[in-house]
Amino acid sequence: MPRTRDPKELFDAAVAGDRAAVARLLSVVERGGPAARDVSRLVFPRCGDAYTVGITGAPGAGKSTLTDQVITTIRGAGEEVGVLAVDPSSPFSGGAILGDRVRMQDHALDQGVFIRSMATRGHLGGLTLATREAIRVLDASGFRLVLVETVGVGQVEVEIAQAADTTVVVVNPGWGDAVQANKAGLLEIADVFVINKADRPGVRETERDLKSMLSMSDLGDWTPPIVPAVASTGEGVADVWAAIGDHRRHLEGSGLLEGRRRHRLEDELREIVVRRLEQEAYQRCADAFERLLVGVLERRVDPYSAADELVETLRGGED
Ligand SMILES: Nc1nc2c(ncn2[C@@H]2O[C@H](COP(=O)(O)OP(=O)(O)O)[C@@H](O)[C@H]2O)c(=O)[nH]1
Ligand SMILES: [Mg+2]
Repeated sequence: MPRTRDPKELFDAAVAGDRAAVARLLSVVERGGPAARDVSRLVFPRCGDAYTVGITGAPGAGKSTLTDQVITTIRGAGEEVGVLAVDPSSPFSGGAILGDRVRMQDHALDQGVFIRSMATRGHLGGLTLATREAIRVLDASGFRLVLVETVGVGQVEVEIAQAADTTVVVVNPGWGDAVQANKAGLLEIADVFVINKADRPGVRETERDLKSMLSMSDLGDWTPPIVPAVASTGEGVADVWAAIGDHRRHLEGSGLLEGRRRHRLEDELREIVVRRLEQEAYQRCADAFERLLVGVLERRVDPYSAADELVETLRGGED
């Protein structure tokens, strides 16, 4: 394992198959800053080959258990896989992530599997960008398949799920689960539905709910299959993997995959630019902002007039 923190040395080692170097590169990406930029520059030209699968759904739906089973399926087919477990809701690497580690530890000694947890750590909305970058690190390190598990409860989580080529939404049997998934914005992004915990009653009702909600949305030429599974025993997991494969072939065969990826890069570039301009703008007018904020708080100036003045200040180039 290289003791270096130099991005280029780490990158060379990662590409040569050194998993410890991959882990370090991911730490650099997570920390952000100039070193992370160096990693981006190195990694970007070397990636584009990995197929990414997002696995999302409510906490406790069985995403980690399913991910673990999917890893087993992939390994059974002799392929290598990189896995990111992203938890935007936990500010520290806390319980949920520890749970993932424990659950997936069967694969800990397998060189063909690389598992990494990522938490917010003050990233704010930047976790989406960090996740995309982390996917590229795994891609450039030679993983042809990357799984991303994320809790599907908010806007950021939905964005992260959209960083994948195929998005799997995990729901459970029982009244209301499909409706919750719909409210969370997961129905629109699902390419495959898994009704996990199919050993419990209510599978048919959930399937019916999903179908009726799907019938009201604009599907295009792909109807997301609904696959029952029992992740805890492995039942149905082969069907889940087959459904992911079907979707992949659909995207590849129709040219939609390329379109999706272009769209994603466009979004990413836009997000980076907006973020940077925003930061720069606040820095440049920090004093004026504070001054005008006081005016707004004391109700001497309305927010729009204050914003006009701030933007004028910025255009003038001085604070
Ligand atoms: N009965 C049943 N329990 C399951 C199934 N899959 C997962 N579980 C359990 O559900 C709980 C949450 O699973 P986990 O994979 O951590 O969910 P996550 O929060 O979505 O990652 C754990 O106790 C699992 O053992 C299943 O198919 N059937
Ligand atoms: Mg989990």
